[in-house]
Amino acid sequence: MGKLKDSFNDMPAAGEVRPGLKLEALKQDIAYNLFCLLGKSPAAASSKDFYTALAYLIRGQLESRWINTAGKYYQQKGIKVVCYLSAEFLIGPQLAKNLLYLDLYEPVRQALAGFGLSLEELLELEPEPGLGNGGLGRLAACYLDSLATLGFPAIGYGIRYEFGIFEQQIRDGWQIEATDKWLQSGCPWEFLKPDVAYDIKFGGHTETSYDESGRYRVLWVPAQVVKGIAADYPIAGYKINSANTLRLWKAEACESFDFQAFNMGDYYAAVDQKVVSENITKVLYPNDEPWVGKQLRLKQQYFFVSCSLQDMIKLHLARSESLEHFHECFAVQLNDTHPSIAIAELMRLFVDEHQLGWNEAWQITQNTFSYTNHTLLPEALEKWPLALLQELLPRHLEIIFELNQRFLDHVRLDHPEHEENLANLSLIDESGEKYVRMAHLASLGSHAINGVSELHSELLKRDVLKDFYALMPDKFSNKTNGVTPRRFIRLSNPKLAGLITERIGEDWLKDLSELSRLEDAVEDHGFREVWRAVKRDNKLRLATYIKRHTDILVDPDSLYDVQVKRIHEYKRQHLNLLHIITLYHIIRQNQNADIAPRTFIFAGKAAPSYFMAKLIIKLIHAVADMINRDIRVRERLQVVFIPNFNVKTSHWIYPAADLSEQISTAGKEASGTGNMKFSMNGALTIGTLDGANIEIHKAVGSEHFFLFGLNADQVYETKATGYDPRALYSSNDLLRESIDTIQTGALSHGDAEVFRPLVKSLLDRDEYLVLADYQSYIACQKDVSLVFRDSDNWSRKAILNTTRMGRFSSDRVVKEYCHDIWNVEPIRSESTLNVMDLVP
Ligand code: 26V
Repeated sequence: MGKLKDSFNDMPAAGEVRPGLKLEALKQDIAYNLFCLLGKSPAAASSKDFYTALAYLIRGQLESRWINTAGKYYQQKGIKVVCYLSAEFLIGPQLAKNLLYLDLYEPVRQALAGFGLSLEELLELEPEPGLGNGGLGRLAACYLDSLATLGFPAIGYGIRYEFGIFEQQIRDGWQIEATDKWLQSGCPWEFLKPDVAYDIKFGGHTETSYDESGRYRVLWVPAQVVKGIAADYPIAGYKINSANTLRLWKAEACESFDFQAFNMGDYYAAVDQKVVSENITKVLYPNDEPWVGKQLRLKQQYFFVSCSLQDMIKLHLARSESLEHFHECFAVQLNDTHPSIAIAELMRLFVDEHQLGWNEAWQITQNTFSYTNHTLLPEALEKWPLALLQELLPRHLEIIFELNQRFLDHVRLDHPEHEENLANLSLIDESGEKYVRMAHLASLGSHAINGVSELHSELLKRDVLKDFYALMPDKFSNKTNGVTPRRFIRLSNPKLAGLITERIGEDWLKDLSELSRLEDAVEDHGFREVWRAVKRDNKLRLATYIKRHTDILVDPDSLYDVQVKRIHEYKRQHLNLLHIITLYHIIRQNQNADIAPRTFIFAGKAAPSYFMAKLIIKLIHAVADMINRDIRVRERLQVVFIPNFNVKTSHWIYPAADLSEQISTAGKEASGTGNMKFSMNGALTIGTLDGANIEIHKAVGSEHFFLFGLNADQVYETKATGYDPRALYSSNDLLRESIDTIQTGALSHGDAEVFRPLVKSLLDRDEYLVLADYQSYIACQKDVSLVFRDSDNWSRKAILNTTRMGRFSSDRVVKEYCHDIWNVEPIRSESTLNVMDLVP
């Protein structure tokens, strides 16, 4: 026990290793944790045991900052806290990040070496909390990182899924899903808090009455009550003495609720009830499959939203603030529409449970919320059938009807010029089966609405929310996404980070615009050489990873042409494949064709029910097989698919890329964030004018970006004027040859059936204009090949990609949100708490 106490003494300020954490002490602390937590001696302990012992040690180091910060937010009046509501947080592995942020990376590496262990090997053992699908969840994690680093008080609120995104395995070229078991051996970064718990109601009916003072009251009598308990994760900022909280909710059976069945002796029904309750937070839904109104998904959304809002109200009242000041103390961001039922829930809590008047409650609600839209794809927009809402959340449906009534009355009365748009503005879609349009609810209930790139924000105003924009233009703004350079440069590409720091110091890690000071280095021949050596090293690392995971040996001197992201028809992995097949034919016809040797690297998951996406994965493998087996071609071209793309695997990939494929149909990708991660790591982009590509293109300069394809207006035009993909197929020989290779069965042992649905969809409809952009893409790729031949010139361009990425840090965008939308100020935590101070 004495030892534990020691660990808390003499807490260091950021950047210093406390005297007690000198090497010997660190080793002793690790051995002590092995013994105390796992009952093992160092000699008997496995690497996994060492990981756990070390993680608990570092968790201990985080705790004091965290308790200190939380204490400040929770107790001090007048501090406004950002609450980021998101159904997904893809935080990635935590150990390396926390070591870096606490400045303990080197000492720990040495301490482990003392046990004959490599830190890097331990880091590989850490399971990743895959609590998100992709871009949206990772963005939430980047924003938490920036909020903590910049000293803004913030809480991330979400769901503690027991099973995160599935693990992708590949069998015979097909994707197989395996369950993700990130919690199997517990999570050292988690603090389960059974005492932080709220009751969440579902179903039943409402009853109305008038109370003793004559007020109209509504009582919701639920059919089911579930308990939500908090699981907290400390979110350290980079070299700052404070830490924020990610609070995820776990569903449990509510024992206090009248277990009628149990009382009557029906033990099995009672157990059944427990299982049903706990199912709510069992598994993450793949959000990017065509939207279907799954009841459990609505339950998940309401569950985490209600827990979070009740938590805020409890904190607020504990600070002895009155509810009329709620919006001055909390800024609540809705990360897409997934948490948008929060609008109705806060109204219910205010009006039904805390007796506020409707108008006052509505004012506070609107001032509290803001909403970010992350997609324009019509099939992705959330709308819940009225029948489902009625069944699960009867009181919320009443509130939504009331809000809608008042809203439409207000438009009729005060904005008669918009009268003809009433049906389009309504919260209810009445065109067929009736639905609640969640984007409309979020827009009405928020004081600010934003898109995630300049183009996306414009299209939002022109398309999905055009009637809202016409009515309330001041609510709309753009907040172009950003990513954290701490994880996506410093942690994943330490050699590049070292090179940058050597030249301009380390301030860039907290202010990415500092990278522009590196521009002079582009003229330095020696710098370019070292730059190339770093890239070569990263490419070799990735080659080793690829060999280990796919058994394919790739050439680190070839051009690494990389497309990693979810598999989607709009992202057009199949356009990339058509180019590869075209090159194959060119080389087969002319062994001396002037084509730079390339390795095409793909990774990404397909939603389990998205047939076409799974077929694209199969096609990637089929093309890889054909090319990697052909001795006439494989010296020049190689194709690999890296399984199970996630935050961890991404760390091997981004730093090693030469070329970043950002080839979505213009107007379809809201922003993209992978595009930023590649460019920061010195990859050049081949891309369309879509999402944030447009801004990256502008920032790095058109001479350092490979642009091709139709722009969003041209895409619209092409479709409007009658698009005929078959005519393109007939008139373009190279294109026809590529498509024929797929459709004749040459890639599938003569079986023409396998890829027929894919070819048919391209030739009959081609929703995403793959064929329309084919020629332009091929020409652009030819240019890539030529430029890559001059490696010194390529490095100049690569360096400029990195130096010009300052704007794409999540720090920049978080400051914009804080200033323009949330109206919050940073607080600085000067000293670190000594836990012994808390002992009375
Ligand atoms: C859902 C669906 C459902 C139907 C099939 C197609 C599809 C495609 C995407 C989605 C997900 C929508 C929400 C989302 O994850 N958006 C992503 O958000 C990122 C962060 O802002 C952004 O960089 C990506 O461009 C955007 O797709």
